[in-house]
Amino acid sequence: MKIGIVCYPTFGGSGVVATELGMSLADKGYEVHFITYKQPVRLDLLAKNIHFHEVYVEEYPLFQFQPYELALTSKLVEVVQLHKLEVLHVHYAIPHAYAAYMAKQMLKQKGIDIKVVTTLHGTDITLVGSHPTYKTAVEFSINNSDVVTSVSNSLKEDTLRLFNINVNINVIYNFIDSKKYPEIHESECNRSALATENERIISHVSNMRPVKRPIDVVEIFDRIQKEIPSKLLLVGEGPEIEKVELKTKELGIYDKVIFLGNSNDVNKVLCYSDIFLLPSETESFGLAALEAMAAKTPVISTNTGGLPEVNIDGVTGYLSDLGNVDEMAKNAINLLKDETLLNEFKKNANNQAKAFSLEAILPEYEKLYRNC
Ligand code: GMT
Repeated sequence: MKIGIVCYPTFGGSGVVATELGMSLADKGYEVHFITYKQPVRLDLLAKNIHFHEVYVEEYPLFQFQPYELALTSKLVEVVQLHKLEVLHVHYAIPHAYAAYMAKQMLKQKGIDIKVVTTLHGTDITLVGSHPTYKTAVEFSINNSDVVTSVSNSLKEDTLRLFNINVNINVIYNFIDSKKYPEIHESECNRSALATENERIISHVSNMRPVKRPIDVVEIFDRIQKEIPSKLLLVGEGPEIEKVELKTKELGIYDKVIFLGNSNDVNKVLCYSDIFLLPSETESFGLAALEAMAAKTPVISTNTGGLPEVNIDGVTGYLSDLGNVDEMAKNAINLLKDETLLNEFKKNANNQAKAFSLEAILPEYEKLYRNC
């Protein structure tokens, strides 16, 4: 089968899921075409059955905003025709589902019936998509997709609550290629490069947007380091990063925080970690939490969105109300002080991650492609 994948090529979770999905499908013999404005960060272009088509946006002085949807739509029509694609799988509704709908209509006039699968990832529904500026077009493009999936039950409920939806939404969770993690954990993990023997390592990975509450991460870490010698590893770049740096200076803990920037080796970073922090305002699933758990790292998170579907309170980590940094710090400290409990949580986290394995989730997408 020939599948086109449209996604954001950046470090966000939706792009990561789309890229890992495409590469796994290619590995199984599907012909996979990525169509986006830049090569996705985790994409291995040299892998068999993988193709990449760049969307160029022509600049013109009249435009205050470049019409990306238009350029994407034209490219989709071109690639579907040229490579005889059968399915377009678009990740993140805005503007991808809308562009795919337009391409579908244009192709219909040429006698081509392309199926559109839309995967809802999170803020395309919760923070951005339901905003009055976008809502009408987002609702329309969801309702006019051939198949719709969401990455958690929570996101499905949010979608049904925020929009007038008249199609079925299939829940297909984020997944993890667990093969990548144990290997790193046992052989390549050189934690002494970052912390001394007696120090604990706390980590956080995100695109440092306000929704991820990275300032809460610093607040929680500050409370932890007052009781337990520790270092904070921050992976990712984004709009809040300067405020984060400033906060660590204000609190006098700048020397205990390691800023790693964007990384393609999140699994290598996570193998150092004793605890992962994810105090997000909203999180439709929390791929970062799943990646941490696959690397045997318990997660201290909020209880928002789909996080309770991934992180099990008192088993794989702890869940707290949004903004309750005192409780999150207390839970982390208790866990770090009790080696037996910490080891038990690490094992539980790793076991829970196995439920979201590539082997379990990939067939769910394949089934949808076959039946659409
Ligand atoms: O919705 C976003 O913030 C963007 C998206 C991304 O591209 O980073 O993240 C979402 O999709 C991930 C993959 O499905 C989920 O694991 C994240 O929980 C989700 N982020 C939010 O809901 C904030």
